[in-house]
Amino acid sequence: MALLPILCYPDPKLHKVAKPVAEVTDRIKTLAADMIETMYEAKGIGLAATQVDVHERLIVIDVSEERDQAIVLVNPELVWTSAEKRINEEGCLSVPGIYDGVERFDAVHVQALDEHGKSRKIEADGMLAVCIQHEMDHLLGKVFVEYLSPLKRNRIKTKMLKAQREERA
Ligand code: K1U
Ligand code: ZN
Repeated sequence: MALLPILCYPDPKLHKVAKPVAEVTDRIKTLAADMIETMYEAKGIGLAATQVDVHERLIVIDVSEERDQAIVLVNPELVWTSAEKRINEEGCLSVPGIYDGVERFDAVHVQALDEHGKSRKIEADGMLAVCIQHEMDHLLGKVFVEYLSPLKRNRIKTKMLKAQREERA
């Protein structure tokens, strides 16, 4: 297994729209395993392939306390969303150190393939529902800061670019 580099906002590659996975091959299984390892190492609860510069519809999530219940979702599609929405505090491994409130559906049902290519449906609420929506946005090239005001977003962009310049120096 391997740790993968995570793209940092405002990298334009984070805005690419991912293509469907044609078939769950060994390459996809290895990518999913590497993404899970990368997510655990970065202390995240989710990761989208877009964030590791692979523009295919694949996400991994683990919201368990024990960090031993990783879920792999290939070609995820929302098939139901609740009428209710709420604002949740979100963070993003591609925007380190930034947390803010984003409105999401309270509950969602997702149809996807697992890491074996088997069809599965997940009925999610709470943190799992929030994380699924956040990761599926990544596959559409959307980063959570795009829900914030232009003023906040520009401040975040400036802060990230400064941090990246200082890291390189
Ligand atoms: O997509 C990512 O960058 C991963 C992201 C997932 C996520 C966290 C919080 C709400 C929605 C989606 C993270 O794991 S950020 C780091 C983190 O562990 C965390 C941050 C805030 C709340 C809970 C967890
Ligand atoms: Zn994110």
